[in-house]
Amino acid sequence: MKDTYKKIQVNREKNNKMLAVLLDPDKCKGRVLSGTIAALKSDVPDFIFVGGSHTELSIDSLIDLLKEEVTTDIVLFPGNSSQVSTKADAMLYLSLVSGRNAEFLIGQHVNSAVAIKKTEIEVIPTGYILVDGDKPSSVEYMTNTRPIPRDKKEIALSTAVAAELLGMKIIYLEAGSGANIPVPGEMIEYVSRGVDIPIIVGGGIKTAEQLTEAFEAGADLVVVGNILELEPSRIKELVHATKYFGIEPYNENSDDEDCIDNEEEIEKFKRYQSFKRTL
Ligand code: 1GP
Repeated sequence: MKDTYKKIQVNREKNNKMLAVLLDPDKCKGRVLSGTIAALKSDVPDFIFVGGSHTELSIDSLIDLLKEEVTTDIVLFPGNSSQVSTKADAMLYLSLVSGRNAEFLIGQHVNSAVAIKKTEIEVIPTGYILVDGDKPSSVEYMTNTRPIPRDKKEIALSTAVAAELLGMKIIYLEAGSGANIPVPGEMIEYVSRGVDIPIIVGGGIKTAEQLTEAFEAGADLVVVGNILELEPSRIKELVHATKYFGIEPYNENSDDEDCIDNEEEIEKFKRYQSFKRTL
């Protein structure tokens, strides 16, 4: 067992930011899939999430294929109970707490709970919060729920705290796959200051700058999907922006590592310098 949640907690404690690549079985196939796998082998993210709001192709086959090629933790990100697969290492057990549709708060869970409990898959209860990404999202359509308006950070916080008090282990702030704009940094910051559990942020993140902004605002883990389906080679800059988050600005005008007082950070800085030379 990989103990995926523990890995998230340990990284969060050390302020090591994390990246997950989302693969949707319906979109990630054929040439896109082979290009993505090649990219994931040379620049390895912390997690691979598998799932989508609406999938027709088999999740199991995609996971089988991934397991032959990579050792990264594979985490289910199911759009509904039909997407449960016991082949994954862990599963985000999502409850759409921003919505008021009982089916996605508890109904889908009831459908699959007994079957899931019989397996060894690690289940991570997750408060899933949909935020307006300036475009109708598949999540919004498929779940028949409305996203939280972008300027309502107080509602996002109250929703996240309610999820935490209900015992959920992670908050996922979601702007929707392919969102025009990601979850606002101000909202991420407000929520992350008000809860004591890890924060995942995803939807519409396409560049290293947007990823860094989400981390600076308080995201522990960022999820990217769409952009890598279009340009798998972008994984390199996103993996490196995650791995070396916080290192570059600190040493912007200096090659001197004396200003860093911890060995782990010095090693990280040296790796970062050698990565920069490869660009
Ligand atoms: C969607 O948060 C994920 O559930 C990723 O979104 O596909 O826009 O990167 P993108």
